[in-house]
Amino acid sequence: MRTVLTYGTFDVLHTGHINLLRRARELGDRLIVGLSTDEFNAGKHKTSLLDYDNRRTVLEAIRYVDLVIPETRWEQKTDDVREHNVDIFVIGDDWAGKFDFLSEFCEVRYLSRTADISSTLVKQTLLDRNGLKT
Ligand code: C2G
Repeated sequence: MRTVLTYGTFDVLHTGHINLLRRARELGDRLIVGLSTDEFNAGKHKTSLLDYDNRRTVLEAIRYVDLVIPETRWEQKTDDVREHNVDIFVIGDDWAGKFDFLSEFCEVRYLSRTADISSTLVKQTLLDRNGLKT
């Protein structure tokens, strides 16, 4: 049983997120997602449109995702890797190098981001189309 672990906010889900989750799941037999809580997002200077419970319900419905756990602290990754016997940590290459320290405990992979799509772009498009300004 090869376990894969990733983290993120996954607000306003789009193909960039799905491409990441699909490729992550294909690297093993089980995918765990550390989902940023609303409070943790504030620490990332991110505000999500959907709150944690909404984002969790959406993620749990995705065929590639086997378990969703809350991401509350930057420092929890090592504990999560140990607790869940994680074999591979993956995340988008916008984070390249930032989590190399985990290679002491598991394989670390940075996967290419999907171009031209982001939650911010989706939200901005919605605002523009409704003649609203941020
Ligand atoms: N992603 C992607 N392509 C995009 C947008 C996002 O591959 N066009 C990937 C990101 O690289 C990340 C995942 O989808 O691996 C989730 O993206 P976000 O929800 O923006 O997560 P982020 O804010 O990067 O949180 O501790 C790690 C952080 O919680 C990661």
